[in-house]
Amino acid sequence: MKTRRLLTFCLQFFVMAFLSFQLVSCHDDKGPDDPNNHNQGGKEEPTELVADNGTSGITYQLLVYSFCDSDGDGVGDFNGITSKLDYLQQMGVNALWLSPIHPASSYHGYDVLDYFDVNPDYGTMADFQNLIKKAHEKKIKVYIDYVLNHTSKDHPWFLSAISSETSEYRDYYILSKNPQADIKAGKIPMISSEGASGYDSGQWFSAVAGSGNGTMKAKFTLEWGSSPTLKIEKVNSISNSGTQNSGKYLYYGDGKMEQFYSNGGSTYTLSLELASSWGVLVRTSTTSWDGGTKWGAPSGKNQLAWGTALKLSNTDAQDILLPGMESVFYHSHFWTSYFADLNYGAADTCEKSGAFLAVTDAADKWINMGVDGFRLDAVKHIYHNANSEENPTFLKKFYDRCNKTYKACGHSDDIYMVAEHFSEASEVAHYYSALPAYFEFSFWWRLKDAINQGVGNTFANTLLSYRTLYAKYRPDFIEATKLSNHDEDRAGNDFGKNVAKEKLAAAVLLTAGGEPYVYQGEELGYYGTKSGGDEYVRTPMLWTSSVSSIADGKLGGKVDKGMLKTLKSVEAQSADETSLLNVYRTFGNLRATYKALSKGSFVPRQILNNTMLSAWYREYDGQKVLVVHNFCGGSVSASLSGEDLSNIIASNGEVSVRDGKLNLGGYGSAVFLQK
Ligand SMILES: [Ca+2]
Ligand SMILES: [Ca+2]
Repeated sequence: MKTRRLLTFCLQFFVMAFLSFQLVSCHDDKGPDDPNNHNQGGKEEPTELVADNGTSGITYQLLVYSFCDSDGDGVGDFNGITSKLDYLQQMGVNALWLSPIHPASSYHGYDVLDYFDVNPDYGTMADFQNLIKKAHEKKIKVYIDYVLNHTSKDHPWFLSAISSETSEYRDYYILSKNPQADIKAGKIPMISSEGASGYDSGQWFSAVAGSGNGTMKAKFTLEWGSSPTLKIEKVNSISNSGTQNSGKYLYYGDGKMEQFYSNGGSTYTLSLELASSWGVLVRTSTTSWDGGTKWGAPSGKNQLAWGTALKLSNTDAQDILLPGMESVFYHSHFWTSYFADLNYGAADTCEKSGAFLAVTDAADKWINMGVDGFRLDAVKHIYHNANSEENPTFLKKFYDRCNKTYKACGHSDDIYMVAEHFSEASEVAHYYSALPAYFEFSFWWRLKDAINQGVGNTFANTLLSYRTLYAKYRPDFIEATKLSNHDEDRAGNDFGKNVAKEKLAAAVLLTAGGEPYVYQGEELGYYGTKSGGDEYVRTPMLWTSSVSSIADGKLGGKVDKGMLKTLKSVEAQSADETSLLNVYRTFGNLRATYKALSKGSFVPRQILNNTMLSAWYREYDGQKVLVVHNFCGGSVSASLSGEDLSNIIASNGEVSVRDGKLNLGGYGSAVFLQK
């Protein structure tokens, strides 16, 4: 028997005040734990619906360093997050994705120094454990970011690996003395080919190992023509001629440098006795490294040989290795010398590699501590060829290995894992054979275009096509839908700072299929672009109207404080029923209340002769809702014959129903419970 379900919210004391949507039958305020709430004497009472954030499937993406600072040192921390769990629960949040928590070289944490520890800037291990405990008490899961493609170049594994060919960590990294030849010869299992030409010199960086600490006497000759070169020759004694006024310096480390002598024309020479553990550079300034003043070697061609001139570069100025120095190149997919890609060997046998054993060993620690899942970074770049089956093979092994530990902890469900594959759905789909969830970038790219074009009628079918694609590889696929994230320009910019569009996007995100992610600050209407640095899309939360108390200590001043006006604050938007934040709360709680929205099927509902509206059904276990969104700025009327429009369970903007005809205001949304 289908029971008419009544909606009762028993959320925190003030949530009721936030609900801007029309509660249809708000018949009492009793929750499931209310002793007066039980059925008495077998008398049938209506099944009550209660918002339960534990079922919403909504994950909140937060940046540990800029979310909430509990101790006033300017850096966000674990205790700050713990203090804001109520805030997250009020939005119906079921899980947190924390930016990398490990010690790292950069502020963002994506260059890990120790997978086994927490970054002391964020608090202690006990603080982190307390966060997990308190989150679980509120039915909020904790997912941590896990970087499997690379470590920091300062990771002790890497420093050991490059120090000696006999290091136990030597195989943890992709090292080669001649990358181009080794790739061609098939000697680097993770890179079957590289780029169109088979080799990308920009992804290889030199590391100096072992020798090179001895003192040598040498004469350097600098030919400063249109294409400067440097030559080194052995000398028995040091003698210089000419005038030491060239304005060009040989730099050999730790502040040590000496000026070249002018020998007429464009030739400069310098004889000296030197020792360097890493090599040399040529500088044209004694005080700055900026503006092309640093001259080194082009990537991959930085070995100085006796008597042979080496071409210099001031755009890709790598350290110049002195003769006799052992040089080895390491692979760094992201074209930065600060990362070093991990080596898991051939995908088929990756689980036997030292790096795999090490990163899974660390993962075990976090699973045993109570972490509920991982967000895996940059998975299409772990193995070099994104379209091959190597990465899915690797990821499946990683997943199975972690799931085994998770099960051993007594869990009956499977561990959660979501991965970043920054591509269209068509390229992501085959990766579903490995993991349960991937971010659906295509969702966001299509949504912003559709809203900006005011065209809604194809959106639902597009989403359905993605789902059909994923299902080929995994029947229980999870689309991790999202708007913008920490690597993209803010949604606020994509919508021209139009809050009505942002509200619509939020309502779409929280009523569509999949399991949505809400990125820190999106709920406040933050804007910012990457053009001035990624920091500008990672703005700290403004909890009150006080900009001076934000967690901006890690962002090096790259915070648009002009954007952080009072109206962007949590405090102000909580008090404003019409705020963007309250749209997130309304639809977040709706998703936490109706399993049709959190777990239901997704079936587009075509509306004839109308290009502006987007509509779909969600249905689960006999509960069915009809969702309608208006993607354009003007009001739209539509006849929805056969639909029950009498029970509006949530709306945003103007909504009215007359004679079976729905009228939705510009960028408006409405959700109807079906009989
Ligand atoms: Ca702090
Ligand atoms: Ca890689």
